[in-house]
Order: sequence, then structure tokens, then C-alpha cells
Amino acid sequence: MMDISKQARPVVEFIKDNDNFVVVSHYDADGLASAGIINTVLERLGKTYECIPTKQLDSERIELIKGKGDHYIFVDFGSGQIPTIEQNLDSFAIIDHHETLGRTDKPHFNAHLFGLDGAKEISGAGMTYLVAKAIDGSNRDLSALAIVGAVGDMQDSTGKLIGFNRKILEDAVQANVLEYKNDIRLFGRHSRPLIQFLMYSTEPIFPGLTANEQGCIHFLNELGIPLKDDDTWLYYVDLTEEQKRRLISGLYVYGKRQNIPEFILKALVGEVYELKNERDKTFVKDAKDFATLLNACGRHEQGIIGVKVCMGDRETYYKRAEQLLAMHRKMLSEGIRYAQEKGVEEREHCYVLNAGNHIKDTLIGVVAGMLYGAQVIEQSKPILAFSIDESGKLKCSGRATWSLVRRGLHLGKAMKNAASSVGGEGGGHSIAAGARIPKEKYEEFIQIIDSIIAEQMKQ
Ligand SMILES: [Mn+2]
Repeated sequence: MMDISKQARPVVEFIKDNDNFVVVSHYDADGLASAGIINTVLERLGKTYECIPTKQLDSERIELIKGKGDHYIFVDFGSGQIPTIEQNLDSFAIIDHHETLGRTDKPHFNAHLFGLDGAKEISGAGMTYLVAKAIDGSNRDLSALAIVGAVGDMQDSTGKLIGFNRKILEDAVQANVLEYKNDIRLFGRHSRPLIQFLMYSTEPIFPGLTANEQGCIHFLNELGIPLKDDDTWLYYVDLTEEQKRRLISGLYVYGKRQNIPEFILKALVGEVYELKNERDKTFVKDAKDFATLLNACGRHEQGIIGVKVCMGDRETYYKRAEQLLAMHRKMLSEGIRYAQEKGVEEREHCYVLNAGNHIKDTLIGVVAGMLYGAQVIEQSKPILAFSIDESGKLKCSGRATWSLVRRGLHLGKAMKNAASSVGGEGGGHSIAAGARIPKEKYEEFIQIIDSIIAEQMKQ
């Protein structure tokens, strides 16, 4: 194994030699976990710091944080913004796993610089953890957060963590802070009663179950799985091994019938990561639940709450994080209700939902996908959902079903072509894609993409 600690040395010295830091982190789960790790290290070293989680790093944002401290540490981003940072700040270090843009003589610890695949095998939190460990071996307890970050960046999407993440996993097991086993990989094993556990599954979307309470109750009844024990709602982790197996194979059969591809259904079962020092049935017991909690904080501009939870707060900040997640769920169900009440417009080859300012642009894609589950729309056409983003532009989120993809649909390509022909930008995957277009091109965009979809499905 290559000597990573040597690669980390410039950043390690930067931290040891200085004081009065500003930690700037990305606002997603991985970024917040990274900040949680580095802040803990700074506290253990007796350093002072301020922490600022943020959505993006442009010159405007850097202008705002300038002068907040003497030395800057960027975690989970920064490598792609080197020219802008160089222009604005004198003293900084970067710890990141994204592709780099530009060069710097300042301490720069990035996975790609020594041949690790930052997209798949190590996260921002993983990189930050390596710095922590190089500073002091006793920081190995922070490895659990590195796993939360990796899961937050969906680096376990094949069913388990791979590459360098497995070395971090070994550290976490040895440090006795984490254990892993094979189980169902849906959000909420520990944190949701069974019905909500199934209802809020958006990866994958199960048509007829996702966002569909009656569907879930019926499904569980058919399988003979109890919903309650006396008056208490049962969680997935409360089920017997036999009941768990029955639920998993029931979902598999259901998914097959809904044309969900084998590789997705196979990844339903895989490694799950549990934090050993956390209480059962909390949002911080399972790495996936933990990451979801953090994402809710970031998405609602309260990243610092997530960072405090990463640093061990299980009182005030933990409760506030739970409230943010509950608010997030509520906004999703309000979005679905809005679509149900307003009605979705049916075009020749797609559905259209024009939500304007009624659904946040950060939620519109998830809501659109859930409409299949809630049976607001049929599986025979993709849906285009529109909302206004913070800059006043029109955002379009497209969602489809696996049956449509099988018949030739590729929403990413359709979005890309349709958006560029009206002066916007778009792209994405076959089943989920997005675009930003000028407002006045709404109708023209729909007509173009409708005919592209028709063309794709013909083949
Ligand atoms: Mn990341």
C-alpha cells in the first residue's frame, strides 16, 4: 500500500503549525461529515476555528468568507476552484476527492493526485479522515464519519463500499466504532416504521408503493408481515430474520413485476454500516440514515446543524436535524398533494407538471419520481416537472420508469438536445435528468422534447 500519510504531510503541517482557521465545507452529507472530522481534530489540538458549510465556491462566496480567519481549510471541494481561491486567499489548504482544475503550491491533498478514483473509492470525508489519522493515530475513531460521507456520496451503490473505502472500513471495525453486515439497503431500517420505510423509498422508486400508504399496507398484509406489536409501530429492525427475508424477497418479486432491472434489485441487498456507539432506532445508527439526516440539514441551509451532529451532539442540534428531516418529508408530501390537486397535464408522449414557485427546485425531481409511486401518473410516459430556481430560471426535472427506458427512452439525451436548442443546458441519466432553460421557451421546449421522446421510443 502506498504511503498516504506522506502525501498528507503538507496539509498535516499546515494544520499543526497554524491557528485561527476557517473550515469551509461542501453542504452535502459528505461535506458535512468532512467538516465534522476536521473540526474535531482542530478541537483536539486546541486550535480555534470557524466552520462554514456552503453550496458552492464561486468568487462571490469566497469574497464573503474573506477575513473570517487567518488560514482556510477547504474540505470536499476546492480542487475544482483553485484559480478562484488562489486569487482571493493567501493561506489555505485543500482536502478533496473531486477532479482538480488548475495547480497550486499550497497544501493540496486530493485522491486523484495519487491515483485513487475519487468518484468511486474514496470520499471527501475519507480524505479528511486520512489527514486526521496522519495527525494522530488516536483519531481513528473518526473513521465512522468517513463511512457516513462515502455512503452519502453513494459510493456503496454497487451494494458495498469498494477500493480505498474498504481500508477505512477496516480501521473503523478495528477502532470498534462500526460494524457491517448484509441486509436491505433502503433508508430507514432504524428510523422509520415499516409503512414509512417503504413509502419513502425513492431509490429505487417502486410504482404503487413509493408515496402510497395504502399500497404499502396492502403489500405488507399480503406478505403476512405485522405492522404493529400491540400499540407500537414496528420498524424493519424489529422483524424476525424470517420476516426480513420474506419482506426482501417480496420486494424483489414486486420489483421484477414492475420491470425494475436485475442490477438495481440485486443492489437492494448488500452491506449496511452501523455505528456501534449509537443508540438503536435513531437517525445516526445506520450510515445511510445518518447521511440522509445530514443532507436534509444542508439542503435547508442549516449545514452547521449537521456538522454539530457529526461532532457528537445528540441533544439540541440532533433534535433540530430531526426536525429538518421531518420538514423535508413534509415538503415532499405537500409537493405530491399539489400535483394531485392541480392535476398533471398529459401531452402526446409525456406528462407535464408546471409547479412554478409551489415546489422548491431542489425537491421537484424527487416529487416527480414519487408521482409514479403515488399513481398520480401512469407508467406509460415520462414526466417533465418545472419549477423556478433561486436565480429565477426555469428548471425542468425529468423522471421515467424502467419500463420506458427498456423501450428506448433516454431522458438525459433528450434533455440535453432539447435544452440546447432553446438556449439552455441539460443532461443526465436515462431514467432521471434535468435542464435549465429561459422562461419564455417553456412551450417550445416541451414540444421539442416531446418529439425527441417519440423518436427514441419508436426505435
Ligand atoms: Mn464528496
